[in-house]
Amino acid sequence: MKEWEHLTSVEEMEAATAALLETGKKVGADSWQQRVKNQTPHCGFGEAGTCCRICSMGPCRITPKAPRGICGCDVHGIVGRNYLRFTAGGAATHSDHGRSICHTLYATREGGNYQVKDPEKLKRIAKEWGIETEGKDIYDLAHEVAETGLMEYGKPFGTQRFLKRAPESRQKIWHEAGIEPRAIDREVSQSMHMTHMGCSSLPEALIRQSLRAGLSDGWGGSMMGTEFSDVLFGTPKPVDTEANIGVMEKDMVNIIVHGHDPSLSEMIVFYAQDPEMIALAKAEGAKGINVAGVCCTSNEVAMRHGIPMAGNFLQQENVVLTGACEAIVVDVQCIFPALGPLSKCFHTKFITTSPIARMPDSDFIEFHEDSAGENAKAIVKMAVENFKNRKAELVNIPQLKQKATVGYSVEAIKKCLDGVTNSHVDALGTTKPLIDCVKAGVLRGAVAMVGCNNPKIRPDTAHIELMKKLLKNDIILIVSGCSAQAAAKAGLMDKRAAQYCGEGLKRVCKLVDIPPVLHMGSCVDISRMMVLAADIAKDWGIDIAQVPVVGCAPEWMSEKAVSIGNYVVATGIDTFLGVNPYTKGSTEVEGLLQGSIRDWVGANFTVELDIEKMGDLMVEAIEEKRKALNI
Ligand code: MSK
Repeated sequence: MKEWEHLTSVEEMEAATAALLETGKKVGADSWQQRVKNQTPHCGFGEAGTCCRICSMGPCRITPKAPRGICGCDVHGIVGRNYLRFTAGGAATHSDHGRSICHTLYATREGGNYQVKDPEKLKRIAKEWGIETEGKDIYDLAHEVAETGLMEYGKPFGTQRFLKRAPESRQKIWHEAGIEPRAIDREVSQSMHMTHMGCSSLPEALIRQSLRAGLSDGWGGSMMGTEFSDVLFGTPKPVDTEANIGVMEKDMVNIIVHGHDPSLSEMIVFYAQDPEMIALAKAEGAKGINVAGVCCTSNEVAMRHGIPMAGNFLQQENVVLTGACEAIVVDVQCIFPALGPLSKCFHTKFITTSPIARMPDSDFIEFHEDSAGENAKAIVKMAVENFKNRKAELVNIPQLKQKATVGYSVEAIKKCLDGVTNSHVDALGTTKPLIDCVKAGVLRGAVAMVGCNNPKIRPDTAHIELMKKLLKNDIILIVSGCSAQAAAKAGLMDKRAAQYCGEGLKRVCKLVDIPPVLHMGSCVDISRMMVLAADIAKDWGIDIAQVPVVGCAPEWMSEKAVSIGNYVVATGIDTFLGVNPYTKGSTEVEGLLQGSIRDWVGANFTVELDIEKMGDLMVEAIEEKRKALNI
């Protein structure tokens, strides 16, 4: 059999997109492909991070003729401040998602819209936080834990509770580097304060705060978002699904859920299965209701219910262009405002639900925890009743889809490993069999691949090509976000993909019955990767920086990705970026990020735009770590 034969190639995906864009032309639709052309070339000052518009004396742009801004700030201060603001934007966004989940947990009640689906996990977290669980009603406990979680955002003293999950060596590193995050909102707020006109312009201080703000996200807001989503909706376990645009169904009402917060999508999934709604869909002439996802919402509902994944970030317009999308229902983050005008070219209802993401040309149905059932039912009904407005001549669903097994939470990974070794060291399992495989060299190490698509990179190519290369080198992939969907769309989460891996990884996949690329969830779920890395380090008796694992975001685009990068590096994991974070204008800032922060946290960034080279560098980095461990 030819190598990677069953995969869907990027060329096939591009051909499908081209066909959809033809439909778009017929109805006068705009597209991101066109807007990229309109925006090219990009502003050189913006790209280098050397434009400052923090006060109204400027904007100041740094050139050889004008080496300082009007206030006297040099290029390093300007680039550093811009970088910290970028990070703060990402940390605020992820953490506010986590805050919403805390509120949803606080709204749980017996028989209510939201209930506790994983009481054991809730009790584990309560114990970890020193909250008494004995004899408590599970909902009283949920409210107490939620309130304690909410206090993590604004408490006046102390540091983030989840930091204690890291090995002691890592906690010490954070303490000594002065980057232990305190209250989450405080780190975001301090970042804005530090970058205000007339405050910090010292690159070292700005980058230190970037790491701390990032950590408040990864080991604070995001971690609570992930953990409490599991308590509310169930901790993911392996489940089969399908991925790519072909998951949309011609004869069914198609509802696309897009965004991030599972509080909305869980309810939509529930009501789409309501017999009353299905009967209504049939009465409207459809065979039923099909829910599919885009972006991280897709990861959330795929991991817990096997809901198919229609596409990642740069495919969000494609679902509307099929002409078969009755409603695209969004909450927060990564939603193109373009979906409004685009939907108007078709019969599609573009339904916004959050006061945080209001957009023109949308139907706004505000989603509240206490009326979530009613809101979700109204949205599903609106979509069903829209089926009759479809224009048959515009319907084209490219027949591209792949099978995928998703849902590898840390708990699920340990359970899979336990199933093979029967180790049952404790109720929660252990990473020891995995460590043994790495020590023996059967697996060389792991890459945590995450992040978005970015038109600066041919969509999905970097994700897919890097994954193929790493798998050949017996390096297992843990993935999340739009990177996960790239893998699923290509077919790399089909267990059959193991046959093309290196001999060691192939054996592990067969024995443990897993695909070689493990889907760990959405972008807040990168916190799962942090917990996994911490558990491995603790089980091994080493620091995280010594574990043969690296991080990679080859097609990243959002502020959240920069925040993630900061906390992954601060956790001790070398991180490879395929897009420059607007820092190339400052040798000092680049020198810190890509060099000397290693002295603080044992890891740093590599920015490499050549994907082939980046793959080699990651393999090298893993081999170096092995060598240092004498394995
Ligand atoms: S959705 S942040 S494009 S991964 Fe989380 Fe995808 Fe990046 Fe958004």
